[in-house]
Amino acid sequence: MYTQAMDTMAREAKGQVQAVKSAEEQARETAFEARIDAGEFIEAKDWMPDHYRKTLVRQISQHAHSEIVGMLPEGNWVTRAPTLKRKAILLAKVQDEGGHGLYLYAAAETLGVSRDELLDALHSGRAKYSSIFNYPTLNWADMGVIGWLVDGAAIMNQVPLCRCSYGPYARAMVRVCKEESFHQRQGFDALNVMMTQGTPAQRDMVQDAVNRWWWPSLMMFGPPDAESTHSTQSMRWGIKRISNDDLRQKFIDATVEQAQVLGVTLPDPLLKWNEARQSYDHGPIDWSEFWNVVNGHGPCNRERLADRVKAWDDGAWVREAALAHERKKQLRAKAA
Ligand code: FAQ
Repeated sequence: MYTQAMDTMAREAKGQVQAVKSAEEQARETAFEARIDAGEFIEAKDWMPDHYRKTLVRQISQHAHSEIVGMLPEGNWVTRAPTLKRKAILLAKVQDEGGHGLYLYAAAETLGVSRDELLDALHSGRAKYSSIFNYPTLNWADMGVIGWLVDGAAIMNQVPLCRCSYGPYARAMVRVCKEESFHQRQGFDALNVMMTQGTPAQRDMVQDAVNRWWWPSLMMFGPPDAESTHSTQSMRWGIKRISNDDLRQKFIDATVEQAQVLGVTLPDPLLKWNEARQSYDHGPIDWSEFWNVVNGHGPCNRERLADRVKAWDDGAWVREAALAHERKKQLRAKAA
């Protein structure tokens, strides 16, 4: 009996069973569902079910963490960019990713959670961020491939989020997608230059980078639909509009032709056009690798987290100075 009660509480917390609701709560929830069905945006001050709020905080904060951890693999190459032009582009891109993190933390804060709480979850290793950023960036072509494939996958996933039912997240995504589109193009352009004007060694570098990033890019879309814990409910609520597998397929279909234009080979011998499906078939994805990385055992998980924590600690004086400045301004305003 006791065990059963505990079990129910745990499942309630996960939103798998519904607690007994009052008539008033039921009416509010029915009205909320009707707004979702009508395609209305839900705004910060509107009533929303607790599980909807939690789902958004989880997804938006993981997304924000991904943006700021995602600055690290590319940040490594700012000092080693081959020309001033490439360095300026890379700097701008890395700064954009930091900005995306800020819009997303701000969107999460509208749901009643503090930025400090979210960052604490990241820095203590409790929060997830995208698996892709736990792979190393070994050569300059990795910068191009991150733009082309990683930003390409991010756009594919994020364009539908511009229609997410939660207004502040959807609006943040509109701007993020515009910037990601520039990121994708600069990556493709950098690779195109290496492939068309580069030496054989530079072309080999591009192919090597494509070989290493292709499969992890496909994993960015999350586990297969059948194993996706949150998809059914998130799609019901209009948080996610297209499933993990469908987005992955759209990305593959768009990317194969771009690879042909670049003159690189995608490292999947089973990649083949399927006339009946009007899509590319592809080889099996190694989901054990995905879960290994998600659970903290990828090639760079420790390094990324340590770098993030160091950046946070090193920046303490900036936060303190900003707060001291604000306090001074308020005192001056009071005195005037
Ligand atoms: N990595 O039930 P689902 C970027 C977790 S931004 C790690 O399918 P959901 C920009 C998932 O959290 C890239 N964990 O989950 C850039 C859940 O765990 P939980 C980030 C993953 O939420 C470019 C569990 O597996 N983009 O790249 C991953 O419905 C270049 C079960 O999964 C976003 O965050 C993964 N790949 O669908 C920056 C977009 N996939 O929470 C710098 C917004 C799944 O129960 C340089 N997010 N998990 O402990 C989304 O669209 C969704 O959250 C998905 C996952 C599709 C990622």
